Parts: sequence; structure tokens; C-alpha cells
Amino acid sequence: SAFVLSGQGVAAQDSFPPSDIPAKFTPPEDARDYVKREVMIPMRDGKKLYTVIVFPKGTTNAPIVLTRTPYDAKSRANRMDSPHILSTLPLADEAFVKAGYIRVYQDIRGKYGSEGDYIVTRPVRGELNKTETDHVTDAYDTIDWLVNKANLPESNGKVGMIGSSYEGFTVVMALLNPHPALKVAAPESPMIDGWMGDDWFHYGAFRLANIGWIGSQTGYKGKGDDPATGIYDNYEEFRRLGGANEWAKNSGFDQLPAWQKMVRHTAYDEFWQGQALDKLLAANPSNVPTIWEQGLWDQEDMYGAITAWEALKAKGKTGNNFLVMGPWRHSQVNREGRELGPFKWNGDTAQQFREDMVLPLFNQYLKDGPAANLPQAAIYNTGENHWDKLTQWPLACETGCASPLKPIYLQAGGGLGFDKGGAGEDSYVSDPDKPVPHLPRPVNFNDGRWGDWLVSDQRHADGRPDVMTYTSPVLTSAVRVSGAPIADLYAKTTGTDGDFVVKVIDVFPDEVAGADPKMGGYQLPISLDIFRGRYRDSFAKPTAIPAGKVQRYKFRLPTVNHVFQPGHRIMVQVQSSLFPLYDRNPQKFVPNIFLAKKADYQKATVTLERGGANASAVWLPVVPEGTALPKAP
Ligand code: PG9
Repeated sequence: SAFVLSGQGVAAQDSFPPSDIPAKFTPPEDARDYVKREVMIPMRDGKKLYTVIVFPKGTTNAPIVLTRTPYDAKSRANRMDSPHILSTLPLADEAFVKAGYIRVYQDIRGKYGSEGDYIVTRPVRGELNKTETDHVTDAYDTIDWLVNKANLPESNGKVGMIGSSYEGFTVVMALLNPHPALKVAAPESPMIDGWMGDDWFHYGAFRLANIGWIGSQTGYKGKGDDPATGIYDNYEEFRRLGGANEWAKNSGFDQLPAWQKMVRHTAYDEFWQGQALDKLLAANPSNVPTIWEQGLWDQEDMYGAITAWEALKAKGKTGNNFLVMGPWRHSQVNREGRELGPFKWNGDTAQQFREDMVLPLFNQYLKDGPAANLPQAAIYNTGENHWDKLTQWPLACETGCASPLKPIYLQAGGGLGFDKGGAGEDSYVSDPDKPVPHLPRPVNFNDGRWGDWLVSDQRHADGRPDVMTYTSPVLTSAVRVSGAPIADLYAKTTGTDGDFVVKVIDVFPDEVAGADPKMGGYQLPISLDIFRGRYRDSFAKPTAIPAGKVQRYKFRLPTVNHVFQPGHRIMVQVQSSLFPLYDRNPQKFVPNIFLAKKADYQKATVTLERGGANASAVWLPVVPEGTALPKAP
């Protein structure tokens, strides 16, 4: 038998151990190549913020890189359990780690390990925040503590801040009254204006895709999940109901103050205007050298970095404010940047940003390194597949640029061209029971398509009776667009409210040789946005649309740096819904769309005007052929 006993008996500690779980178990730390300290940093009001400090063993006289996060500092500083600092810290920190920086992550007030109350993107002290603290003071107090040698003797007393999205918002907040030790900053797709074009609304249309975030982030101090609703297809789920508040009530959101504020502030009122960081920055332009990053296909914060940079430019601050726009989805800059959807870029563009742009700038100001010599703007050229490093940006705009915008007009028979063409109209029925999906159904916000939906093939929408498609002839020479297009529609509707979605699309040649034959005829959106018609005259004070009367809808689209190649065509699509990403417009004017009842939703016939006095167009930032580009040396 296999169970023959040796006859020697069993030692007592093996047959009667007290417990296999000892009172104390501490794996040896000697194997680690780094030090990790967890500290509670006191703020001016006595509340303490949980902070993780990580640096290589033996560090002296090193600069600090700080990120202030609502997303759990402990796990942000722990990519994986490892004795190696490179594996412990996130991929995006590799360049800093190799350069010997001290890396600091901090939980913002009220989240995870930090004390105090949490307010979503807590506004600055004043009308919207009657407490004595905000992210300006919390960043200031944190930096003050970090550069005190008694607290962190390993530092050289210089701090840089970096972070994406919410973490980018906290960087920008610190710039409003920077601590003298804050020497450089990198806000990456920062949340700047939640109503105009970042996370919550785009020109007044509410982003249902973010609704779950409010539950997971404000329902709990620590980690929370989006509420489970039992319906896979979010298109079906939201279509069954009236306004967003019905969904929210079903998920218990009426208990959440952050949701209640959203319902109270649907227009661009003092609540939103008072927190718009581009406006606050313009009033308090900092002298801290700052590199502003924005993805060209950022599906969450598409608006903020570029407008903040523009606000500072208008204040004459281009000397120390640098703009970078890469071919990235939201926060991809902190991951690998080789591709987006079916598009492959020239190497790892995100790593190029981190190593060739951010690190040299940080080294210059935090380590007395050589001048980084960054161009004013580094914008990826998504048509020619390389970086454009420019001494000026944008290259075309409404006024004050080297070139003016050039209108491309909607024409008869689905045409699109630089001639106005004769007057005419095109009508379609927009039915809230059959809204145009932003992706082919079923649409689940967590089905893996959210990150690159902005580059998704628009053929799924082209041809629907409620999507108007206008296409140019095949281009015989390249058309370069570098700046922000402006949608300029003249339209009437049988309803008293309505949304307008405008997409600028690069149509690939009918046949594309290569690994994926489906690229033949691909309709790549290079810029798209939505506009809620009730705000056509005032963002702060919505008004009903007079039924049957032509109105003008003029709104800026996201920035592009693209070349439509010969053999391609330019396309514009216009539609009245983009669902379930954005909530539906009832198409009947109601005081608050969040509170709309199912019965309020009605079909409307929308008519786009063409040619003549009401020539609908998209004003493209065309760089005329032969223009010398302002290339940085
Ligand atoms: N886009 C996310 C967010 C920022 C600010 C407020 C709410 C959401 C983020 O990625 O952090």
C-alpha cells in the first residue's frame, strides 16, 4: 500500500500545530528594489489625505511626480505585487521610474483612504463651494508637506503634477494657485467643462453612457460598481423609459446628491459656468510650464485640454504652455498607443508622448535638465500617420489664423462640395422610438467598444432614412484640415425641440488592398458632435424652437489634424439622435428633459436647408494647397 508508515512517529508540532496562520507574517522586504510609504497628509482644515509614496531604494535629492486621484491611490500605485518598482508602478510611470523620480499618488478628499467629504469635481471655493478647502488648497497643502525635508528627506523639493481625466482635472485645479514648488504640469484629457463638451453633456445633450459612473463613484466611499439593471442592450433599456431621471430613480439615484444636482442643472447656468476651468484659468493664468494633452478621438473628455490651452494662448501664455493631441482614445496616452480600432500608427505614439515630450519637460524643470524645446503644438496627422510639430496652432480658424475656415456645403442629391449649389431642402423623420444608435446594436456600454467607438465605421448609419448623408466627389488632390471645424446648419422641424448630430467623415476608396478588405469604403469619422436645439440662442436659457421656421444651428466640432488623401471622399452625415450615448430629445419642448415622460416623446420631420441664403455647411479648417507649414525646428 502507498500508506506504509515509517514507524518513526510524527513530531508533535506536525500533528498538533496551534494554527497554520501565524500571529504575524511579514515577507522580507529586502528583495524589493523600492521603498513604498503610506502616509496621511494633513490639510489646513485638519482632514488627512491618504498618500502613497514610492521611490527606488537609496534615492536622494530626487524630484516628485504627484497624481491626485478619485480612483484609489493604493491600487493606482500597485500595477502588480512585485519586488520591482517598474512592475509595481503603472506602465505610464516607466519613464519617470527609469529617471529616478519619486512617485506619489494621493486619494482626494473623501474617497478611499482619505478623510473629509467627497464632492464630484469639487468646485473652487466661492459661490459653489462654501467650505474652506478645494482641490486648489488640497494640492497646495499636499505639495507643502511633500517638499518639507522632515517629511520626505529623499526629495529635491521640486514637484510636477500629472494625470488624465479626473486626475487631469486635479492637475488643472492646482494651477489656479500653484505652490511655489510646483514647477511643471501635465494635464491629460482633463475634465474642464462638464456641460460644453466633456463628461456630462455636449452642448446640452446628456451623456447616458456616464450615468453609471455617478452610482459607482458616489454611492460608496471605496470601490463601487455601476448598478446592474438586468438588461444587456442599453439601447433597449433606455428607450423603454422617458427622461434619464426615470432610469436613475429605478437605480436609486434619487438618493445621490450628485445626481440631484445633475437634474437641477440641465442648462449652462451658474452651476456649470462657475466650474468651467478654462474660464477660471483665463482669469488666473499660471506661469507653471504645462503640457496639455488631448486625444483626437477622446470619447470622454474631448473638449477640455484644447479649450484650456486656447484660453491661455489668448492670455499670451504660449511660451510655457504646450499642446499635444495624439491619435488616442480617452487616457490611451497612459497605455500603448500603436493603434485605435483598425488603424495602426507609426510606433507607440503614447510612449513617444511620455518619453519624448513629457519626460524632457519634467527633467528640464525638476532636474535642471537640458531645455526640452517642445514645439508649441505637437498634433498627430491622422491622414499621413506622423506627428506634425508646429510653431503655431491651429492653421485655420474663423479669425486670426494663417487661413480662414472654408465652408463645404450640403448639395442636392446627397452631394457635398465647396460650391453652394442651388437652394433646396432635404427632410427626414426623426422618431424617438427608433433613435440612431451610436454603434450597431446591441449596444452595451461595457461590451469593449466604448474605447474606440469614435473611429467606428459609419456605414451602419449611412443609408438609414433618418440619417442624411452628403458625399464629395472622389478627391483628385489631398485636402488638409488642421483646426476645429464648425457645423453650420439651417433647419426647420415640425417639433418644438430637437437635436442635431454632425459628423465629418473620411470615406476610404472603394477598395483597399491589405489584410482587411472591409476597409474598402470605410467611413471614418474624424470629427463629430451633438447639439441640443433649445440652446441655439443661449446656452443658459433654453427656448422652444418655433415649429416650421428655419433656425440656424452653429456649433464647433472637435479639433482635427487630418489629410483626406486623393482617392478618398469627404462626407458629412446629419442626424437627430446618437443613442444611447446621448439621451433622446422628446422633440417637444419640455422644461426639463431629464423629467420628460414617455408620452412627451414625439416624431418630428426635420428639414435641412441647402444652397441660397440658408446654405447649410461645415466650415472646414482647410489649409490651402501649397501653404508652407509652420514646422518646429
Ligand atoms: N472621464 C472620467 C471622469 C472625469 C471627471 C468626472 C467624471 C468622469 C474619467 O475618466 O476620470
